[in-house]
Amino acid sequence: MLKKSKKWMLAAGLAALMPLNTFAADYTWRFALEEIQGSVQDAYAQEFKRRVEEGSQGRVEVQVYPYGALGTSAQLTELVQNQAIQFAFASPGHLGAVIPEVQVFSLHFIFSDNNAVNKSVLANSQAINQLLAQAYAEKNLELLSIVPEGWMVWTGDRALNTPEAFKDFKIRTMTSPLLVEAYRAYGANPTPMPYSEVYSGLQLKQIDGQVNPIFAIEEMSFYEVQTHMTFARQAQFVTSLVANKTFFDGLPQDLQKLVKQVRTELVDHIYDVQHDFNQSRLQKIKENSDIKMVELTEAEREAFRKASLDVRQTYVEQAGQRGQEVLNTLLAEIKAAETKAAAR
Ligand code: 6CS
Repeated sequence: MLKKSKKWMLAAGLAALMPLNTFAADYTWRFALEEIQGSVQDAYAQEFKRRVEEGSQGRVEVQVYPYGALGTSAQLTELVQNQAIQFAFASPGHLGAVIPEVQVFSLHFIFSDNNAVNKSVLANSQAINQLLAQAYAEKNLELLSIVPEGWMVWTGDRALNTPEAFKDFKIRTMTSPLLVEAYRAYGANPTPMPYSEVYSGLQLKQIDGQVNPIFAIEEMSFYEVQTHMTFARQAQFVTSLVANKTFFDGLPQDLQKLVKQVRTELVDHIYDVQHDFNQSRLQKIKENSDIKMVELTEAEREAFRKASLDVRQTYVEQAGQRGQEVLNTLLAEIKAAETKAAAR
């Protein structure tokens, strides 16, 4: 028989060896992604999980659900709104049916060619932090961050270096209504569909092409069933990090503060991640295929820019007065940031 003091020492030793996570956390937060494991969103969520779990000293456990586990982008947004999950990424490319104002990010030739300018505008924008955040709040969503994931690149069965090349081109778009107008402006035949259906759509030639950042074109294998990648820098892919607003407002102050601190810390981190992923995966695509790379000249880009301008009016028709304000404010912020960057 062990003496009482020895028994106690044995119990204390065993407890010290037990990893912290064998104790139940006070909170379990479910965080759903619109992208697969290994993606930019996954890199964000894994780092978010690490920092939140560490920062809360084990009070919070974050469970990450990659794309495919819970549903399409539209379904994930509904799950957050119903508080079946607490956090998700909600890309403006799909969220436009719920929040028309967010489609400002679906407009072409809005962003600066200088990506560092875009990064700083997205992190500090009044258009986002006030006007858009209010539009999200009205849908019971807390807008925590707008996260850039890289330039959108067209892939297709042809080079797309003029608007004429888009004539009758069946391009898959995300499901926000304004995206259909953005591609109709080039004479294309846009076909909205969920992300999960794009590869088979291309393979079966139900669509001729699609548009996404490089890292996604690689990890979703789209490049395997396409002959050309066209680089026009017409738009950035951005997503939004959202939480259920009722849940977020009900959290203790210290946990709200921790989430806000982590999302601020992750601005630099995720910018570097997307930059690295987009560069390294371009290399991978080049090594693994003979897909042709088409880089537009400034004159070619200008033809697209001109053709895209009327879509801004359509945006205002869909997004109303607040949408107009979001657009004007964002354009002014980008211009001011460009002027500041040029003066450095
Ligand atoms: O094209 C889409 O639908 C998706 N693209 C990316 C890069 N992320 C999520 C989004 O749903």
